[in-house]
Amino acid sequence: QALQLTLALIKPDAVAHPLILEAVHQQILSNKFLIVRMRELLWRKEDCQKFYQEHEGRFFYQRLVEFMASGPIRAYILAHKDAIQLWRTLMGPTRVFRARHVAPDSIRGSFGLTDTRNTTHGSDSVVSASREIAAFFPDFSEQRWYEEEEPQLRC
Ligand code: DAT
Ligand code: MG
Repeated sequence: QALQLTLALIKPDAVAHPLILEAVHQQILSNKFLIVRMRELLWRKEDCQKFYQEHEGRFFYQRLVEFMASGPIRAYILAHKDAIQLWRTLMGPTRVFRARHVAPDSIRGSFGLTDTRNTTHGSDSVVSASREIAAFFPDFSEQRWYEEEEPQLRC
């Protein structure tokens, strides 16, 4: 079965706390994701605006964009046969109050601070994963990875 790719981000609230950063990284490892690429970066506000364009106009948009540009973030391309859904399940619900109640052991349920400062991001579909991977890893060719690397990685 082919591996699926997703973009995972650890947001500034979690990168700022070494123990939380490490705990999230451990979740990635213990759930047997392959880390295809990883980088840490400080994002410009304009990049955040573009990344979250679908939310433009929502009441939280400005807050979200400013938060995402407020400190270093860590970006991963993760591979797994069910990468998109598995990572979203591990993250838990978007809103922290809900996460704490319905998924207290999830990443957001454990470490989320507010609805904006909610620890992690994960792509929500194959189409958005491709777009988001390209935004963070412009030199990464998904097509080449599927041709040259993925066949050797699947088990
Ligand atoms: P997700 O990050 O779970 O995919 P989303 O795509 O709906 O959620 O929203 C993107 C981010 O925007 C989310 O991680 C935090 C922020 N956000 C969403 N809904 C919010 C709300 N009701 N209040 C504050 N921030 C919100
Ligand atoms: Mg989303």
